[in-house]
Amino acid sequence: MLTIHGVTRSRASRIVWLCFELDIPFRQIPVIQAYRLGDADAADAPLNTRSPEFLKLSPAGAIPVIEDDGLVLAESLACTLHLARKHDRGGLGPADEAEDALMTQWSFFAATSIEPDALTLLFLHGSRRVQSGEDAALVSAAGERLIRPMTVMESHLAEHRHLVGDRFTVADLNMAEVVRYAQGYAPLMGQFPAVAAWLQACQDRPAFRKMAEARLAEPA
Ligand SMILES: N[C@@H](CCC(=O)N[C@@H](CS)C(=O)NCC(=O)O)C(=O)O
Repeated sequence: MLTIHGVTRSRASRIVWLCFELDIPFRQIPVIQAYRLGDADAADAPLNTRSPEFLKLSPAGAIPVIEDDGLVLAESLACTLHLARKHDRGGLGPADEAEDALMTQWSFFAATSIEPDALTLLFLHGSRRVQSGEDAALVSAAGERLIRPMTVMESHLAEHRHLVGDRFTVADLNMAEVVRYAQGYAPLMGQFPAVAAWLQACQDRPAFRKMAEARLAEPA
């Protein structure tokens, strides 16, 4: 059976969402981020990204990691692409090489052109941290940098309901999970109505809701 290492309050959410979409059975080992613990090295600390046992599986010390029929795979977006290709060709996964290439393209675009700045918005904007003037400047700069990639998304989604193949695919799932980090930042999202509508449609899917419930059920 597929094993997912990582709590759902992490990028493991992407894999959990995909498994719920496709009814892929899995077991989950709740490895938690070391930075969320007071003392990750304490003898009684829960299994975490610095635990020697986990580092044997993931030298990078990052969740998620999956084990799938002997394959050990890190990088959340590589994991979802792999599982979609394996379990649902022509559905969530690619029907052919061209779709495969486009799903890879959008996933890399999410990870490289959107995720870093979207994470800045998630961590510095809103309630997670009291905003200093310096934080506000970082948030504003991240929001400005996101205008260009979000404009690319907006142009595409104004013409198409989905990123690839006119159906919901792993490309939408991967991108939606990254854009979610910026979702609470109205000065940005307000400029991109087609992106906001597409994101809402992705999040209205029962499998997303089930994943979101699983996240909420975990300690904050
Ligand atoms: N690019 C990687 C990033 C993995 C990553 O940074 N994961 C975070 C949690 S979402 C982590 O494990 N951090 C561990 C730590 O900082 O202790 C992916 O998409 O899987």
